[in-house]
Amino acid sequence: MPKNLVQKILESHVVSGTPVAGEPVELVIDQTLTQDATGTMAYIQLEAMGVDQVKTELSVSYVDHNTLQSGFMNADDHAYLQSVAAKHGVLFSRPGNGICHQVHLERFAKPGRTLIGSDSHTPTAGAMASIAIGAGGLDVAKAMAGLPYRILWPQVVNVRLEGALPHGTSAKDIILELLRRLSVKGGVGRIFEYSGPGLESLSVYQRATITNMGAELGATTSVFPSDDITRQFLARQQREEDWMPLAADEEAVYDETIVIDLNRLQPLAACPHSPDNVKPVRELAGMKVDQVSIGSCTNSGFEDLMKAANVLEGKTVAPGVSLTVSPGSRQVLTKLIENGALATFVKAGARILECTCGPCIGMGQSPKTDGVSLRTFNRNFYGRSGTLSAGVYLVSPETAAASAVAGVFTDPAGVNYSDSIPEEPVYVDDSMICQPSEDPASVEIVMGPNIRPLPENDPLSPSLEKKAVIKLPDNITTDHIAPAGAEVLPYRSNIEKLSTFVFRNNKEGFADICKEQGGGFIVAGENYGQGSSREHAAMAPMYLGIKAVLAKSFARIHKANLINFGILPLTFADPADYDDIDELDVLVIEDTSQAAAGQVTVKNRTRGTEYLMNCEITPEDYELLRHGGALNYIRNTAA
Ligand code: MIC
Ligand code: SF4
Repeated sequence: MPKNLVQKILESHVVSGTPVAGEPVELVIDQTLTQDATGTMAYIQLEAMGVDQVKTELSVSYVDHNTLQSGFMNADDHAYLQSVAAKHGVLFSRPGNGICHQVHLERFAKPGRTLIGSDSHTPTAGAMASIAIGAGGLDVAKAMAGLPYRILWPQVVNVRLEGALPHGTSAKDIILELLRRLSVKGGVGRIFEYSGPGLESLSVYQRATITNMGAELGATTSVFPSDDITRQFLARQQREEDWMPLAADEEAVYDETIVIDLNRLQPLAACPHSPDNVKPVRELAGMKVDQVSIGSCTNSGFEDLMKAANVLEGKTVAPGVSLTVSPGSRQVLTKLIENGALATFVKAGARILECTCGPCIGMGQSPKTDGVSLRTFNRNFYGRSGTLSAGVYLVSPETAAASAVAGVFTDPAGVNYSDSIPEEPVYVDDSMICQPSEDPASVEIVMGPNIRPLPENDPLSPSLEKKAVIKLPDNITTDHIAPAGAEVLPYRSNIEKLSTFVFRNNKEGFADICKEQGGGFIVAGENYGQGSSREHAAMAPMYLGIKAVLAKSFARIHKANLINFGILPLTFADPADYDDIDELDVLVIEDTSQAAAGQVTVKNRTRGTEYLMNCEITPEDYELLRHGGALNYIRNTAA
């Protein structure tokens, strides 16, 4: 029977379960990655599991998110991460070496392998024909401990790319077009597999822009075949031996096929405050721009920056615009230094930032009040930039650079610049990647005072009576739940402190309300918890006593995180019941063990009504919930 690419890779990694869409399967995980904003918690959990040396083929710990170091907190995390990596057999990519997804793509991703990472943009490595999935830190820790990773067998969508990209457009416009068509929840439960003649004009970096931002569709992951373009990329990385050809069989069957005619694509922008709020750039042309930021794991490869340099060549950034450039890796930065493109940026007036996430996660460069910021990033969620009143637009490097010069939103299709870029040089230098210690027993774990013990949770009580402490609309992101930004990120290893920021942009004093009410339930609309993989968005509410989330639907990673931290994920059997609940209504679950059978009755004592809630979990999930979360479960069952 002919197989698609996803079937080929997944089937060679399945350890249990039936490969039928929607059914749980367990996968062997070959590689893991973590980054510093989620890594500390992941490794604390790994240590709590009593794991001595990681069991994966390769595990890498990156430092790329929290590098501002205003205060000792981030540096404490870095020191902990470096020591724990050395002790437990993990490679450590030092701060300055680059953004995890970019470095992983360049140095480690391999065709046909599985990778999970404690960051939602882990699917970037799908550009290298890996099945690469974002997960909570605890699930990554479990994979490092050699345990399989559970997903629901996905539907596979074939995205067939016809034609070739016209002047002014790039890979960013392909993924924005998909977001326009499918929305931020259009990918839930699905893997997107790319095919067609359009692949020939897409380099690995461009493919990576697409797989990276597939996360914004809510997809499990996205994947490209491994072809000659992949081989050439690996040859430039001096690891051609990692290449193998990998593609779908002819006649392979898909659950759905979507065709995109690249010839007809035009430059697009995702408008505030959602990556699927997509409009053609020409409709926005002329709007005054205050800030332009080029970088992030979506668009900071060699080609992205060379295209932007082509547009900026010999020009100066408009007087009202601040332009920042953050290369994705030290490797890319070095190439730009050597071929002179960095000078082009500096001469144009760009402000050069570190090879890190930087403004993408609100670590500096917040726009001015009511500012218009064009970013080549992947997320423009409300508040993420650090300025609540700012409007963030997600665009390609070409649109970004053209608009920076003009000072207004500019369609690059109408701008004269060269589409050709110099051949990418070969430059490999892994000296900023530390190997694990050869004498692990001698390595002392360094734990600064900001790294606090993991918060504990009680086992699930047989019945629950709590107030609806907050009622939220559709598409609440983890940036709403556990906000991003320079003020909050230093406390990723200190949940007590972090919990004081929960929902701060939705409801002032949320943490105090939870304290006064003795915890509570969260009520939400569709796609609750979209965006980041940060398990802090489950851990901090758990710390505040949240026992259940009643939503119309959940984003995949967040639902797994809720279960891992012992919070019941319940969905309305009748979505109209959502309208019946008001904040501070008293909600009662008389028998929480109903969750095991898939449906729970919730009584609204304030209104005298009741709702049937679905609890779509596996028996294994129920065990985690019953123990009050995965760590309790691991501790209790190990004992
Ligand atoms: C993001 O882009 O939102 C982040 C910051 O990279 C997160 C991880 C985190 O919150 O630490 C993600 O994508 O998972
Ligand atoms: Fe970093 Fe932004 Fe990529 Fe997240 S999306 S990993 S914050 S660059």
